[in-house]
Amino acid sequence: MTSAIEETLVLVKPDGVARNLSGEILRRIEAKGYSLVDIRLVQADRELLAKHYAEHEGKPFYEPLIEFMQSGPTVAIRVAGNRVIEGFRILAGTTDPTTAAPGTIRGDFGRDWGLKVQQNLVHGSDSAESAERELGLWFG
Ligand code: RTP
Ligand code: MG
Repeated sequence: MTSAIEETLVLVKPDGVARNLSGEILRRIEAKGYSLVDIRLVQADRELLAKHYAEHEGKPFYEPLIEFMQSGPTVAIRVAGNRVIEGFRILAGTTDPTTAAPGTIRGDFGRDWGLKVQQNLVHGSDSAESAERELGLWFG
């Protein structure tokens, strides 16, 4: 596979910020060799989250997800690196933290608290198109 320098949007969700895991998550991103391009602490509002999670509108977890994401500040990070879009999602682990592989962020730190929404610590854009759209939303 040829190399491709990409940018992705990483979010440390409110559960990760509240549990003081932002530094650990940044450490893992940097240890992998990715670069931090921009970073901000954001109290997300419904308008931003509705755009960010538009693909999930109408799903059973949509409303609880939008509520959860407003429960505290989120760290938004513009991350650059070789094939970082796919690579960060591997660092993050699968969506459900109860079965995410050890060694991944969600596998090592994620918890299933029995809520409707998986409080899974991080978000990473899932494609080049998503990354461009989401970086525009969170960084303007
Ligand atoms: P993300 O977008 O946050 O990086 O996570 P993902 O691609 O792994 O998961 P996605 O399917 O896009 O879902 C977005 C977020 O919604 C919550 N979720 N809960 N059935 C459930 O309980 C459920 N499904 C999704 C999670 O917070 C997930 O990260
Ligand atoms: Mg997703």
